[in-house]
Amino acid sequence: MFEHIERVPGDAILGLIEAFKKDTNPQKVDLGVGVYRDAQGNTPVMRAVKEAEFRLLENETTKTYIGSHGAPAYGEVVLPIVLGEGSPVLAAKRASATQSPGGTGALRLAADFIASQMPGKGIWVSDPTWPNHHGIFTSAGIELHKYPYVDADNRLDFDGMVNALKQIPEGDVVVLHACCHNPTGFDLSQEQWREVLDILKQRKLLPLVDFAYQGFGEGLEEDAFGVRLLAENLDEVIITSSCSKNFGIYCERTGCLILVAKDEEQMENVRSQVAIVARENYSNPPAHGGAIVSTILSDTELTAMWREELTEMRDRINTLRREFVEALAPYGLADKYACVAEQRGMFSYTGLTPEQVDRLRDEFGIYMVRSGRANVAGFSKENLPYLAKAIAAVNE
Ligand code: PLP
Ligand code: TYF
Repeated sequence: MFEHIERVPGDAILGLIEAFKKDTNPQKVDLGVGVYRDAQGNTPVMRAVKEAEFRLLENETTKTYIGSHGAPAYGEVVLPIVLGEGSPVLAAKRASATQSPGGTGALRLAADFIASQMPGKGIWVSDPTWPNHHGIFTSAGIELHKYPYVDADNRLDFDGMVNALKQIPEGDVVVLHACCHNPTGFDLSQEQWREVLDILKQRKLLPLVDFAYQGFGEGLEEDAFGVRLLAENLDEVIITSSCSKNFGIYCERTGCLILVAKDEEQMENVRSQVAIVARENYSNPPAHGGAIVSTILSDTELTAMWREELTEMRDRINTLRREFVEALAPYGLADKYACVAEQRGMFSYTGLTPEQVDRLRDEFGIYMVRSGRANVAGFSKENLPYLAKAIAAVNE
């Protein structure tokens, strides 16, 4: 029965983990998969998360199902983080949160919801985007299209993006990265978000905002600018939020699908449909990650501890961005790679070509995605001189 099934290559990004492990070069550097690293190269459990887990272990009384929408306490604390304290959208009760297995689970819920409730509508993703967007939407049966995002000189192609958005058929879905665009690191300015809002309104397009890195760009509030602008000015918005990065709970699979509707009545209607989609996928989401997040965010002391640590992570990344460019200055390459200091989030589209990436891996043990995407959190004070020397060598 299985004779006809062919073996296919694994995920290119996750494959880098194995390749890196096998490399015996003592100076090897991992700039591959998007996981935060501290100065020692570790991905530790955040202090507030550890404390929340101690409290949960002591106080937990049951492990019964938490329901298809997840724990109400999780939705209650996440909505104000995403949409803002005092959000008019929340005051109007037009937003619904459904806890999901990570941001990926939220994307899958969104995809199935779109496929079942808006049949025939296409979906538009940036070129490039996180590769899983392609698989998630097409496997749900949605026709996928691309809009330009980066130009040939490795700059944000906002004109190209806007011109493409203006051609999209009414009612189609547009995927936007809220902040920390994966893989490029190029984000929209507030002015550009306003322009996108106008087009979405005029063309009657439905935005799906993927919010996987809140707090990793400029700050928790700053990073939410685009999400909140759209939610407050459009009748309908889909948001997929992830706590994997900003709480460092990658393996706990914690995220949510937020649906913003025109009014409370319509919100309850779409919410009832999302419960069906969740049930048909996995029934109930895992509880632990959501419980960690609600324990932290409902406690002033733990919230302050979490915010402080998140700020440390963001500041470290943004400092390393500047130091990377400085390290390249002695080689006359500061201008060529200046974009790295301007981009935001975990990733940078460095402009390194696939051939240069291959040479960095083979000759220097430096691992990144072949598109030239580097995980900036993999930089460190210790490895920057080595990285700069290697990049200079592949630029000769
Ligand atoms: N969306 C983007 C753009 C991402 O980079 C990621 C990262 O993994 C996700 C969604 C999904 O995150 P999660 O690990 O929460 O599923
Ligand atoms: O882009 C990244 O590196 C992260 C992590 O199939 C990731 O978003 C990568 C690939 C994948 C799942 C997560």
